[in-house]
Amino acid sequence: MSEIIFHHYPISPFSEKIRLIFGMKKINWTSVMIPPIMPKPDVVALTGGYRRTPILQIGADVYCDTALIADVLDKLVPTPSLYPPAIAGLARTLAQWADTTLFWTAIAYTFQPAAMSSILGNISPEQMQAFAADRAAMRAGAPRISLSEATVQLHEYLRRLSNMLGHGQAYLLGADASIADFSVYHALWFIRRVAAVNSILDSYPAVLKWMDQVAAFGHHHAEKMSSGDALDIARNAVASDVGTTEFVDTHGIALGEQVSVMPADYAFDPVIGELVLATHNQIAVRRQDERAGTVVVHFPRLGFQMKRVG
Ligand SMILES: N[C@@H](CCC(=O)N[C@@H](CS)C(=O)NCC(=O)O)C(=O)O
Repeated sequence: MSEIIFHHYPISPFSEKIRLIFGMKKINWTSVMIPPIMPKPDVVALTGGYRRTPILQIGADVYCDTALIADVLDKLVPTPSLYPPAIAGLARTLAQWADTTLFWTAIAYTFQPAAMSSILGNISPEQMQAFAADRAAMRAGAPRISLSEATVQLHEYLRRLSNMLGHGQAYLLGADASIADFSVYHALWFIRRVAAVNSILDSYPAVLKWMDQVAAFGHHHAEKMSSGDALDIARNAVASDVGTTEFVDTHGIALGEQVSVMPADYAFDPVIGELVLATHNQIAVRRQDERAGTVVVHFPRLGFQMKRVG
């Protein structure tokens, strides 16, 4: 199997989702640390603009967004599956809710004044300001839930999750873990690691017990690599042959045209390149970079928007 290079940072919840999937599937991986705020020159050299965390790199292929990264890992190592056939649709739909609604509720709840100093570790007021300015720019004015709304919503979500776990099953959707467990888990993990706010979870013992079980997957085995070495690997590799798969034309844009792809919700940094893959659930562009060479950057369809350039 080609080397699986994961670009992330420790306190990133979406990264924790994937680290635990490495644990569940017992995948050996290579860990590249990236900065939590812009500038991120080595990330952008690989992606062409996309700045969100995490990204997965296999040779000269770069995969954005954890929904797609999870699919890629499941194809590489199909057992145990993240999408057990009987619950696959439900698991994906619950995961999508957790990665959006539950995640932003958890973020709004956790970033309260009492918690600020312990969320990001021991950082200076200047670093705190830089973090706040970075995230404000990334969110580009997207509405924020107030702390009181976030608190009441979180309690309701935790009640619902407790209810799902109240029938003695090990995981949210039954006896087997699925993508839903990892997506719900990472949002709650972000709350649990902050002592000033995590007592909200104490009223939900079934959720805490389930969280311990998901945490027990661990992260399996990781070797460290510098971002410079990861760029060298991209430059010296040939991207996978994506030209022979199905072509699903949803935009009237042909393969080979120049397109721009960016998230639909926040961090609106376009990635421009030649459209080389368009299936029902994935698109990819090929682009050239001075340091990364020729790379193919992959995105899921859901949560992204594509436009023709020029
Ligand atoms: N839908 C994306 C969301 C990724 C995301 O929002 N990640 C956060 C960190 S957990 C982020 O990018 N924050 C800004 C940054 O790291 O630059 C995914 O599933 O990968």
